[in-house]
Amino acid sequence: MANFPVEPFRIKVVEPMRQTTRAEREGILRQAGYNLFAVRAVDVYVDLLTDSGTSAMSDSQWAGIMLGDESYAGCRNFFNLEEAIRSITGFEHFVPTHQGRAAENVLFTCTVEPGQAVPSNMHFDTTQANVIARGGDPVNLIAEEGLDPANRAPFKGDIDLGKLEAFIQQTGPANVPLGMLTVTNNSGGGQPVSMGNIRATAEILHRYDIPFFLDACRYAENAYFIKQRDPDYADTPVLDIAREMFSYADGCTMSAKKDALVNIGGFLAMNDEALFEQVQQELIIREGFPTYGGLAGRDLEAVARGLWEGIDEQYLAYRLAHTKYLADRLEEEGVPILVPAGGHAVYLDARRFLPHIPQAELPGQALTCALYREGGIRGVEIGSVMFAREDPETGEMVYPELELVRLAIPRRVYTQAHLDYVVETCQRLYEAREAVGGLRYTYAPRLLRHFTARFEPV
Ligand code: P70
Repeated sequence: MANFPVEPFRIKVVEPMRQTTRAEREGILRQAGYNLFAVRAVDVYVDLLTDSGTSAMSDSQWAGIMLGDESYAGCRNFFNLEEAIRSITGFEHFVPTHQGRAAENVLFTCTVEPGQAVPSNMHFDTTQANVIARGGDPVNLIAEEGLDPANRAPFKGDIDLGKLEAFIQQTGPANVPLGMLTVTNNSGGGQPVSMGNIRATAEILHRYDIPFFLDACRYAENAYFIKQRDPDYADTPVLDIAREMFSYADGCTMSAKKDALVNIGGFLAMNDEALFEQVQQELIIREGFPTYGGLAGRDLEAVARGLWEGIDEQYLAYRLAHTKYLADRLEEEGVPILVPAGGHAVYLDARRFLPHIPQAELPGQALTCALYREGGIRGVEIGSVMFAREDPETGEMVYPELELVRLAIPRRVYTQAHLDYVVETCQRLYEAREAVGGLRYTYAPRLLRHFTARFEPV
């Protein structure tokens, strides 16, 4: 074994990319209202905006695309996908959806009444918004160490079990239509949830007759972390670890754009027959007939094949080592990051990177812009722009504890040299950090603010 991550694949197709000048990027930022979502992808050099839908598909997936059966009902690719989902998750029923948030929409429409609460370790942006959109309250109950970017605990995605039980008793089980865990915890640094925590969460929820769903986008990375960090699972095949994770849950939402290595797709799986009937009805209104759910037959085939590739041990060993390589090099250079490295991303700690910018002046967003200006790198703010919420009673802004800039690594796309370029750019920016100033809103929508908000320098 080499002492750096070696790719378990080689490159068959390439996509040219081009560097811009700093002066060009300054103008591009101004035009984009200092929101990187409004920048054209051709003007980005290394694009770490998201690991979602940005994977390079394999030759087998592309071959599968040619075997797409575009029949409206009962296409053969649906059954290939069914076999993969049943085999990996063990859930009885599923519907395909065009991506993860569609699965969330269908699930919460069928389960959440206004005024009810959905507890989780941490909801990600679309999950939070979809609960709110049904009049519900998304509640984050992450364990304490998950909020400390410098704490090196192995399972910083764990929910606080004491808080979960107290929350259910306080709220009343009848007001909690379901509980969730996000694996890995994207809003909190891509940190894994331990098997013990998943099991105990299920026990608590089930004691109160509350269904338990996994937000399973990055279930395979979570499973590999369990293998690496829990000695009880060191010799367990990662597929069996994943199966055990799912065995405690009653269902899952899945954005296949992450660990299923596709550019579009998702699904909603569950055991409950009555819920499944409701879900199918809702799916037909929103997404499409239950054997295609908003996707083409070819997309279903790519998901079916991608699910198997995403749970492959060699691939996962490389994947997590690749991300860790970026984190280790940044740490060596003294750049403040959240530790340990996440599965899909490295998170810059904007509070420590830009301590001179108060949270009300959006240090995470300021850092995201500065990184683009410095080297054409696009990350995403995961901090106040994404998660600050107005307190419904006082009307005051409540800021999140973590103020992060996520550098998400697309799967099978960038090389070690690209990561070295990112390290050098971050290092240069860190040295010049005092020149970076804060931002304020010129436009901010109510839900999912980060995607379309606009800013100006303070
Ligand atoms: C990301 C994307 C999507 C996501 C997720 C979890 C834990 C559900 C979903 C929804 C979203 C994003 C954020 C910033 C920039 C670009 C994209 N996460 N649950 O990158 O899935 O997108 O398929 O509807 O992470 O983390 P979907």
